[in-house]
Amino acid sequence: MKITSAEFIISAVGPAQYPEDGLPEVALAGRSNVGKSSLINKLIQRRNLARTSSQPGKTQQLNYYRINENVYFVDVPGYGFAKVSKTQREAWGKMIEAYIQEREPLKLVMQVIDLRHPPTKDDVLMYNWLTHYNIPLCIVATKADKLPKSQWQKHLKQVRVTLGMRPDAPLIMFSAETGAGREELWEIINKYAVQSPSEIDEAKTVNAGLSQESSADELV
Ligand SMILES: Nc1nc2c(ncn2[C@@H]2O[C@H](COP(=O)(O)OP(=O)(O)OP(=O)(O)O)[C@@H](O)[C@H]2O)c(=O)[nH]1
Ligand SMILES: [Mg+2]
Repeated sequence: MKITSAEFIISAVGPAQYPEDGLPEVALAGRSNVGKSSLINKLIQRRNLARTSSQPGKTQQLNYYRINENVYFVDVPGYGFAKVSKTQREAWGKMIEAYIQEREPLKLVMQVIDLRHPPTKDDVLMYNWLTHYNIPLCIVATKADKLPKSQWQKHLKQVRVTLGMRPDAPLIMFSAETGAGREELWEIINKYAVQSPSEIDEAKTVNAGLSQESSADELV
């Protein structure tokens, strides 16, 4: 995937600050410190556009990045950080819940987990919760470079079993260090969330046709 532009747009604390141009959004969810920001940087081939943190649990905003003028990556604050207070955790939960449930431009969620370890209790809770919503979901198992190649399959299987994933549910192995999985992930992003300008026009035409038909049907 060729990246022609990548820019930080806003750290949004609530819906009033979310972009209003209607471009599709891809959200990254995952445990604090798992590697979400590093994954974004690798996908867009920028060393440090998405801030990688030395202070896990600090980010409490949705960080919006606009890529190639046609999709937003939304870096969601990590969950499962022990030192966060109960009040902060509740505020986090409300914000994320509202975003996932109500955000119309959200087209794909990538839940990032650590390939080296079985998914945590929080990972399982998040997965179960996300699968309840009708949003395409892809699990990305990152930090693959930290395991010998001979163990990859065994660990991928552990991820599937622990999360209770269906055999055909998308699971991609990734490394922000080596770039493994980058093209595969872009294929999924393109499938669910990226439209070329001509496709956008086409979709508008098709939708216009559909709405005319359905209103005509209602008259019959
Ligand atoms: N070896 C290796 N290290 C990684 C990889 N991905 C992330 N890291 C390291 O893991 C640490 C955390 O990465 P971040 O990208 O900041 O994690 P995050 O999920 O954005 O963290 P929060 O924003 O706190 O939720 C950093 O030290 C990264 O360099 C990877 O694929 N391989
Ligand atoms: Mg981060």
